[in-house]
Amino acid sequence: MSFNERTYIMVKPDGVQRGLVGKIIARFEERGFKLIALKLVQATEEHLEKHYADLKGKPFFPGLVKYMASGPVVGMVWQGLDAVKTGRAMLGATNPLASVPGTIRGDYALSVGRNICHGSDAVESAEKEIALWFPEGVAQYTQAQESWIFSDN
Ligand code: IDP
Ligand code: MG
Repeated sequence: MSFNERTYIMVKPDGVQRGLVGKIIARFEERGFKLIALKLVQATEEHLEKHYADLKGKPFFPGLVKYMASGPVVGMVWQGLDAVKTGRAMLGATNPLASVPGTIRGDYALSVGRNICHGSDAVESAEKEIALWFPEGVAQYTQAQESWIFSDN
């Protein structure tokens, strides 16, 4: 956990199609995280196989890659205190039926195969995913509101 922790959050093709991009961005902004990278991209199956390399042996893997390549996604990097774990908590459980109301999946999704968003599951995977989706790098800037979100004590 660190003040400058970064996580990779992605609105999946169903989230983009359903017009949920703004709502998902707003949740991270309102929580106090800082947006340091953002893009809409139509990913190739090859790129998505790299992103989901850990799941290669799973029976749902081919369907997952097709789903993720079925339309553009919005990839972003959010930075702030405990961003990885907090991002996962904001997303909800992998299966939306198990996601509590108030989470993104718990408010907007019903099925595990259409769960509208991705979030890194560990600091190490976040750094790998950021490098994969943003090889050009991310922004670095100071936000005027930082002292109103964090305290020294
Ligand atoms: P996560 O997205 O919550 O980290 P992972 O286990 O990493 O969950 O799985 C990646 C994605 O694969 C899930 O978000 C979901 O879209 C899909 N997925 C996971 N399990 C299943 C399944 O049992 N059936 C269909 N799709 C699945
Ligand atoms: Mg995962």
